[in-house]
Amino acid sequence: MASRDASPSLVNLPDGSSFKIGIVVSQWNADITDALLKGAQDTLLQSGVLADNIEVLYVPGSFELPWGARQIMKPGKRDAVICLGCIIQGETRHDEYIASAVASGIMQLGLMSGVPVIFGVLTTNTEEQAKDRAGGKHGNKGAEAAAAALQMAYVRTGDSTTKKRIGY
Ligand code: DLZ
Repeated sequence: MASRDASPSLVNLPDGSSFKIGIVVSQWNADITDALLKGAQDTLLQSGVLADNIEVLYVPGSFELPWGARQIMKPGKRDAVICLGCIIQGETRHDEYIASAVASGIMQLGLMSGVPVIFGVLTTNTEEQAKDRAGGKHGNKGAEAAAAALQMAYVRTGDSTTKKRIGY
């Protein structure tokens, strides 16, 4: 089983003062996603991202997150986009279809656009498990998503590999 140490570090994050970050938030299970949003915003602000450079867009449910991410990233306007949602297992397999579609949509959008799109979607069996990951005993996955966004924005905009000489 993975330990908490497996999560990305929330310290020594890149300076975010030049970054523009979009956050798309699903309103399904809103008490959880609000907590994820707070964790993400706090991490971005603590890393120097200007409040004016954080745009938040709400969508009805997690299924709509990829569409929202595409909408908010507008060419050249975002260094990274964070998708926050909470999918809790129900009586049917609905949750599996939503989670699978969202993960696939977010990955495709990131690859096709070149803008990092971060998967900050909880997929839990119970509401308690979700609370544990939204500021509870397992930390705040919104904060971790923000950390991933900062790291990816840094890699993208300060990509040291592009400065390396290629060839002889
Ligand atoms: C319909 C639905 C269900 C059953 N469960 C969740 C959930 O646990 N988490 C979530 O974010 N959204 C859920 N939704 C809503 C879908 O994501 C979507 O908004 C609707 O199917 C409309 O496309």
